[in-house]
Amino acid sequence: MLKLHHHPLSTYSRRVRMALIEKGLEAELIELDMARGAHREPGYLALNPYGRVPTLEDDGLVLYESTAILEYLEATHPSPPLVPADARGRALVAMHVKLCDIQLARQTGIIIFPKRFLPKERWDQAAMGQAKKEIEKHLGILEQQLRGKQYLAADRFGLVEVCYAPFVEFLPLMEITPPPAVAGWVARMLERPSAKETKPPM
Ligand SMILES: N[C@@H](CCC(=O)N[C@@H](CS)C(=O)NCC(=O)O)C(=O)O
Repeated sequence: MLKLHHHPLSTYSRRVRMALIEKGLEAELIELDMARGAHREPGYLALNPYGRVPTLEDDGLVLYESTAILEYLEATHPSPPLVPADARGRALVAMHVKLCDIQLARQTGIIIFPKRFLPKERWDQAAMGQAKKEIEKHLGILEQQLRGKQYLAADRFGLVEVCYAPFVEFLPLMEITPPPAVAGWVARMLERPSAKETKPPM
């Protein structure tokens, strides 16, 4: 059986948990006590030397990096599909997934980690302000691409939304009001049962 090492507050782990639900896959969920530093203990580092979650185990294969895990699940369990069948559609998914990581996920981490886990006097306000600007710029670009569409790739829910959902969940905490087409898209992806079931305690 698949084994997923995760944490319920982890955005990147949530991507994988959503994909498992979307695909109807069973997995043993192993929650790491990260507050206690379980992700830095030798046993876990032997599995994932970066000491991060998620990590997936499948019959001797050990995979980390959420997007690599998602690609593996898609390749091994293609039905129901989370990516289109054609090369162009797949290339667009790859592009949007990468852009989610470099234009939104990284910046969201810069803002929400301190907001969720650190006292205000330890916040790096300058870095947080810069990250917020970068996110707003990215959402402005997505707004253009989403006009007249329900979803970013192939106009149906898929891997792109699985990657975005855990991060756009925090737009209110980041005090970012998305433009209208993005707001509709965000609402649609967060309504998904897989998103509701994995929603972290706020
Ligand atoms: N690029 C990685 C990022 C994973 C990541 O940063 N996970 C966070 C939790 S959301 C983590 O494990 N942080 C612990 C640490 O960096 O010490 C992925 O896509 O899986």
